[in-house]
Amino acid sequence: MTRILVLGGTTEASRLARALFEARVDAVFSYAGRTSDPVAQPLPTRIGGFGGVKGLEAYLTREGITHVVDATHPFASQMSRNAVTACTSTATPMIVLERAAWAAGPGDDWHSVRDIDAAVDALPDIPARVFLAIGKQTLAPFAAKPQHHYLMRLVDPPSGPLPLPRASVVIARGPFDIATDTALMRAHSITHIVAKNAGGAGAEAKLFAARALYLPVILIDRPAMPPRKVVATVAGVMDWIGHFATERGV
Ligand code: 3Y8
Ligand code: NAP
Repeated sequence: MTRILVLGGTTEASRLARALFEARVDAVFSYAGRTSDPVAQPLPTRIGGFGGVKGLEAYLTREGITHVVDATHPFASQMSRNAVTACTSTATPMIVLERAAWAAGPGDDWHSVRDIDAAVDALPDIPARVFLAIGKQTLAPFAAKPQHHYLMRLVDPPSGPLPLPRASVVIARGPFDIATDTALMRAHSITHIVAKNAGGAGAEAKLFAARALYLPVILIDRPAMPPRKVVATVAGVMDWIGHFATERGV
């Protein structure tokens, strides 16, 4: 019998969960437990890490998972690497549901950088006002440039002090829209935006706002990943599952 594990946490994962539920496919949805109140899913949902590769291998076996869909985020590289390793060692078919990277359009002033440290280096030395639209987990490196005022957007209120002396915090869960992001950047007199090349529609509003305001964007490239089967649409995943179901006659 087909039983799907969806490694979730993105807009695409939520769309896939809806499609699997409506197709009455036996599936379980998985969150890391990063946020206090994640969006409810129509599928049975587990929350929390598996306990590394070994924990994921044990989960796949114990739960009788027949297919894994990695619908996490392009920057959730540890989870994605663990999924490749565990699915290979347990011979569990796996597919990645991932949106295409953003590409600059006319009027964009983007500066692509390799990683977070390169993003810090790309900021000017003279004091600026920087919109750090990268969440909470990778803020610490920006303490190397305390002269800037940082605007941070977090999903949940910070539990402790933030690593940056001059900081404003906005608590918001996307998806975001252009008008809100443009107003936010104007209200905080933002001069630079730092973002991850996440792709997708849920986080791109800030890029259009930056274009409208003629602001530079420091865009962090996605981490390199091992070779995997990747599709960009829910339909692509459903076809892949259907293919296996037909093959197995289940
Ligand atoms: C816990 C689940 C859905 C999914 C919605 C998408 C869109 C809104 C935009 C900005 C950028 C950022 C951040 C962001 C977006 C969607 C999507 C997306 C970016 C939730 C969610 C979980 C997380 C984890 C969270 C990270 C953080 C990253 C904020 C839910 C809301 C910056 C990524 O506080 C923390 O520890 C937050 C951690 C990983 C990156 C970081 O390093 O801090 N996402 N985001 C998932 C889990 O527990 O497994 O709470 O409902 C999901 C979404 N966030 O179903 O509608 O699909 O991308 N998420 C980035 O793109 O750079 C915000 O502010 O402009
Ligand atoms: P990560 O650094 O790649 O993963 C770190 C550890 O978190 C993993 O090894 C695993 O723990 C656990 N984990 C991650 N995703 C999980 C999931 N869906 N289900 C169960 N455990 C999970 O992950 P991350 O970048 O912190 O992302 C965490 C979650 O936020 C993911 O669901 C991702 O889709 C979502 N998200 C991330 C970003 C981002 O910018 N990184 C953006 C939007 C959404 P164990 O080793 O114990 O199994």
